[in-house]
Amino acid sequence: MYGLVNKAIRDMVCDRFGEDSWNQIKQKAECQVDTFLSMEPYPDDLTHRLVKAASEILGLSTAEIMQAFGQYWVEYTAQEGYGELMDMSGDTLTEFLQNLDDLHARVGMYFPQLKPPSFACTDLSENSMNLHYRSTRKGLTPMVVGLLKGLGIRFKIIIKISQIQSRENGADSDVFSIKYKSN
Ligand code: 1DX
Repeated sequence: MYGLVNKAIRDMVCDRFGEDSWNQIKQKAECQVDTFLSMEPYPDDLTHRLVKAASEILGLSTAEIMQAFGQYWVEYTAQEGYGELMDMSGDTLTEFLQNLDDLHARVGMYFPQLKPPSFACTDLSENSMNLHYRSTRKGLTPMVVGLLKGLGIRFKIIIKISQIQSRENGADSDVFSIKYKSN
């Protein structure tokens, strides 16, 4: 994944737990990189090692860390140079999720090693929808829950998420049932 992801993990850990914790995590993950370059690709394995080490050092599950990270990512990217990209993608949750594949296509034009996930909205009604998430990667589903919570904060809505289909159980995509109302 692009270094922006690892850099965001670093910044989240440093913000919330301090730099000492981060240094322990880096060491445990056997991470040789000192400063991540946002626009350079790094092996996915490195990101997974960082999350696993963070879980051990901070005493949280990997799912908890990935969920917290997903939520952090929405605000982080909006502040770290991608605010316009985020603003362009919609003023409501539904609009934003329907435009996410286009957002990734745009990023992918500049960064061809991006492996974008795909999101599709179905069963749309006034206050609910089903969200289908597909990815070339495995194990990132807890992050998607956090991303949705981050979007809930961004769009000032109360959002309830439950997973109704899982790739782990042989389905071809993860599906979330989302219910929301204005705050
Ligand atoms: F609900 O499943 C809200 O490296 C959402 O594979 C979901 O393959 C917002 F310059 C610049 C760059 C860089 C900008 F190249 C990424 F470095 C992307 C900014 C998306 C904002 C996807 C990150 C692929 C890296 C799913 C989890 C991964 C998507 C991560 C969240 C808005 C982003 O993001 C999976 C990669 C950006 C950039 C956004 C993602 C890769 C998302 C969301 N993805 C890199």
